[in-house]
Amino acid sequence: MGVPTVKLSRGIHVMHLFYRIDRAKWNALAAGESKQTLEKLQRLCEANNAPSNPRLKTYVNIGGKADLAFIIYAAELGQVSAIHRALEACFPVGTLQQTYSFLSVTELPEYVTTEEDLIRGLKAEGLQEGTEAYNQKLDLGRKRQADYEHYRLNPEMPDWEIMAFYPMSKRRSGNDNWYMLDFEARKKLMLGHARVGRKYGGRISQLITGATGIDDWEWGVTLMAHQTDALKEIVYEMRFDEVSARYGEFGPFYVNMHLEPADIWEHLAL
Ligand code: 76R
Repeated sequence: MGVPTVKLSRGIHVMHLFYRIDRAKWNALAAGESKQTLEKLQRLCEANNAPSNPRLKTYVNIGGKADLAFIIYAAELGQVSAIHRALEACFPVGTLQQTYSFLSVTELPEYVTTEEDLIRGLKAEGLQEGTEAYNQKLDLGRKRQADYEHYRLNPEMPDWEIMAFYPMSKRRSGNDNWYMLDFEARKKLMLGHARVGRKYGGRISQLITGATGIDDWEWGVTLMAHQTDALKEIVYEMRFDEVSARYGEFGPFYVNMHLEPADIWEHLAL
């Protein structure tokens, strides 16, 4: 029968994985096993190194919630699963213990810019329908939106020094129930959120993946950064934004450094 092909109607699967290394088992490995593990992992990363997917990226966790962290990007569910299992199979039996995992999918924001939004924007700029300037700007706007949607669904995340991950949900309690707000209210709030986010262009590159009905939280937040303070500043500033202040609920935070496998071996003295 084999593994069924399970594609999304649009977008790709993303899996975050965190593992601790059992040092007692690792130290008892036969000579050469560590090197063989590294070589297997390198080959797996090389085989899954497309700009968007399939892609396997390697990290070390800082702080001790895990030793190793990985992100798998793959179009198909069976492919995510195959890379996940192949990754674990690189390591000698018993040396890896999973400490956390999160499965999610890329998505278009519900509050995406529509053709009407574009047109309203052009009119607000004083452009007249049918003029050359209007048509040029409309085409540019459409192209920008198409590019934006393409990369939201097929992200090409940069290999910056830091990868931070945390899961989050929108609150559903008493008067603070995100899901009881009407669409326009949510769209307005999310525009405020995006305005804060955009201030961090160049310092933070974000990937928001949806997990409602798939994992224990509603979204995975992946933030690439060059500096730790950029993470602290963006998350702090967003806490004052109504979307996070009233409606944000957060899971555990994982701060990780991007390292290629050979550098991981050296850094962790494997
Ligand atoms: O996709 C976009 O860039 C458009 C605007 C946008 C949306 C729709 C956007 C911008 N976000 C969107 C959706 Mn976001 N984001 C978070 C967090 O710590 C916290 O308080 C929250 C965690 C951060 C740090 C962050 C950063 N965002 C979402 C959603 C889905 C909500 C829904 O659909 O209801 C969540 C859960 C979420 C959470 N956001 C940005 C950023 C940044 C940096 C931006 C600007 C990106 C850019 O313009 O390049």
